[in-house]
Amino acid sequence: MPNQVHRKTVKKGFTFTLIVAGESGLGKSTLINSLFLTDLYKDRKVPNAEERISQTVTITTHSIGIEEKGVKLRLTIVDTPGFGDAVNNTESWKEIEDYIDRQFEQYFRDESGLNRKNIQDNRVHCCLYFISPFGHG
Ligand SMILES: Nc1nc2c(ncn2[C@@H]2O[C@H](COP(=O)(O)OP(=O)(O)OP(=O)(O)O)[C@@H](O)[C@H]2O)c(=O)[nH]1
Ligand SMILES: [Mg+2]
Repeated sequence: MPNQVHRKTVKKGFTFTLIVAGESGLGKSTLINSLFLTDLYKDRKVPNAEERISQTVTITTHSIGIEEKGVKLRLTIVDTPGFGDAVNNTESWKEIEDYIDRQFEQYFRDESGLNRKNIQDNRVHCCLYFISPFGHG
């Protein structure tokens, strides 16, 4: 049985979803870009102020398929707008919370549906929370 499950999962591939959150300007988008989405040091050039990653204003998702030694992984990265730039910042986290809840609801709906063969699993597995080094506690 374990072998069967193993074989089936390897064949189907894995999914992994990572979300980043935290105050604005801490380098969330930069980290994502350098970790996953760009070739680091490939004809490297130092960007000027305009070319730099601009502020993230909406939740954006990037999906990439990775295959290593026959094992497939669908990696999804969710970038979120940083906290602290709105006029009222008391509910900055709400949008992210809603996003995560929506993914669970979507999966639940798909799972209860008729065609359950090719469900896309976008549920968030992991959250990188950025903390400002010069914040207030
Ligand atoms: N010195 C230094 N600067 C960095 C580093 N990471 C990012 N930056 C700079 O910090 C600024 C903000 O980076 P972003 O990646 O846009 O920050 P963010 O957290 O995505 O910001 P929001 O989208 O507003 O939430 C940019 O000008 C980056 O070039 C780092 O490790 N060191
Ligand atoms: Mg950003």
